[in-house]
Amino acid sequence: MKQNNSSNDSRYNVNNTKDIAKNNKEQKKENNNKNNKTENRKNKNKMNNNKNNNKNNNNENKKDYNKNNENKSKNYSNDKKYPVYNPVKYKEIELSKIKHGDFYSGDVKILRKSQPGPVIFLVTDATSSVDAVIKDSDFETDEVINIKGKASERAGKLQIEIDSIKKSEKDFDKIIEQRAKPIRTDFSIKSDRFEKMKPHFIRVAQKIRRAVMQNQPIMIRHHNDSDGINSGLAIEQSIKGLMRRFGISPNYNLYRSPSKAPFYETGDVFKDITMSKRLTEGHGQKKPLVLVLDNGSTPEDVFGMKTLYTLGYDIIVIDHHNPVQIKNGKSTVCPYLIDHINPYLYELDSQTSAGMLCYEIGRMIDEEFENKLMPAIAAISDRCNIDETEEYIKKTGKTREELGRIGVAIDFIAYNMRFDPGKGLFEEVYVQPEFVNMINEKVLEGEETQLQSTLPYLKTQKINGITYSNIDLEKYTLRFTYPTPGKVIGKIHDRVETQHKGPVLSIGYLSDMLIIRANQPVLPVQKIIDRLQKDLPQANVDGGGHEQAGAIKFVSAHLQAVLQRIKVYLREVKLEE
Ligand SMILES: [Mn+2]
Repeated sequence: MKQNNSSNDSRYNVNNTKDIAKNNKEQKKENNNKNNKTENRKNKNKMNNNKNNNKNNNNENKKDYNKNNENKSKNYSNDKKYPVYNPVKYKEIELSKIKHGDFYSGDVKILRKSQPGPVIFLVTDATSSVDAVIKDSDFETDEVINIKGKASERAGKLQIEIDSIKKSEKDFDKIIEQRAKPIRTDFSIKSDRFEKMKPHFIRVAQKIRRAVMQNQPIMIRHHNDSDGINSGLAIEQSIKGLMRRFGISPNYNLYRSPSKAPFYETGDVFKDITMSKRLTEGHGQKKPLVLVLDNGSTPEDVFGMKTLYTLGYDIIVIDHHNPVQIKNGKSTVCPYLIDHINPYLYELDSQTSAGMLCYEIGRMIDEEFENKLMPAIAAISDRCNIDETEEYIKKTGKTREELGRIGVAIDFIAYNMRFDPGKGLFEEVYVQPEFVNMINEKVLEGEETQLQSTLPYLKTQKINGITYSNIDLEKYTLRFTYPTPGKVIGKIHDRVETQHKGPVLSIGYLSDMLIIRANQPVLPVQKIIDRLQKDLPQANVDGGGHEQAGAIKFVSAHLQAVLQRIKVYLREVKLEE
């Protein structure tokens, strides 16, 4: 290789000397003072003339350079000085199989171009990606080129030193599209629900794989509860696996962060935009693909999604929350997304939790990804009472109780980490039972304290055959203490449920919001919101949730009116016998 280059350089020099000699001759004719010139002066003139000559023939030279490079191996064998030297044999190899010392030849797409200094292209042939280095080149990102060069290892990383480069006519998008198709397309469990959504799962996995293969950074946003974190980790780990195998560094291309609000809050969206600018600008990076998990389906998400869409971001939502408004199979956020998986769009419900959906999509993103605990923990944490939950639990070899405790630990960590993604910390709970036990003891203590201070003040009554309870959580719970008000009302609800037969609905309220838990969908949260919006427009009611759990926000002055109305709605419920 080195010799090859120097031979090329010397050929260059030969040409240059010829040019110089020719220029000198012309100069002689015009200039009779040559005798007075010093050797230095002569050299200077030579250089100047040569420079002009180069300038005039700039384009020609560029072509020559490529030509020279291409014919390098041929030149070699024809070189009289080295008659026994074998010509370099470039091989067409997949980049995923290339190794140190290989002479590579093939069509590749430029994923990234870095300068100054020598040009470093990140190139892909859709099987893997690798750095390809050349002194200088006019080719830019996204162009498809044919390169020849030697692969060598530098600091544990393979790179190709480009000997020749030219434009390629290959339709590369088609090749990447094909390669992006998931290799593993079966589900980890049998499920009619999943089968119904299967083509959609494959399509979303393909889009995420394509983003990885095109070196598009990926930003993951997820709800910060156990289901949301299991969703985030499943997608993050599967993408990491694919990136590693594809020669792309997750450190600069993959980000994950939790959303405190149960929707994609405007503040989170703005933060993601500034972060994406910081990460990509000046680094020749593409705009990130945004993945919103266990969040993102409701009208409350529209403003955030519209903002990202307006600024040219691609967004995919994987969620199981009720989108509330669905028209012709499309939700209110759909116009701003490149894809949206939600069981409600298939006339299913929230029982297939986001953690289950993301785990199955993760298996399709990376055919080697596996963590049997994730979907089981997510399903238990989100109280999904479907066959799929049992299937997932069976696969783990652990009991429902053990898995539930891991879910509690995840919730506790998420609460304490707030806006931090908890990198590396969540991973511990899947493998460290002692750590899980410690956290569960701590949580249990907190729960007992909270129940002790709330239960005596719980008001329970029977309305229309429904056991209805409410409690002022602001007055009777400790603030900034785990468990949160939402969890406290969950625990209270569980307690009431064990003591009463039939439908149970429990409400815990703060000054400007209330949290609902129910054991049967007698009065779905969304129905309450719809009616309150009509009956009390001045209260500016908003919120969301599933049939049996949710939160409702309102202007605090109307708290009593809101509670009164809910009692009225309960009286009007027609219970099925
Ligand atoms: Mn969830």
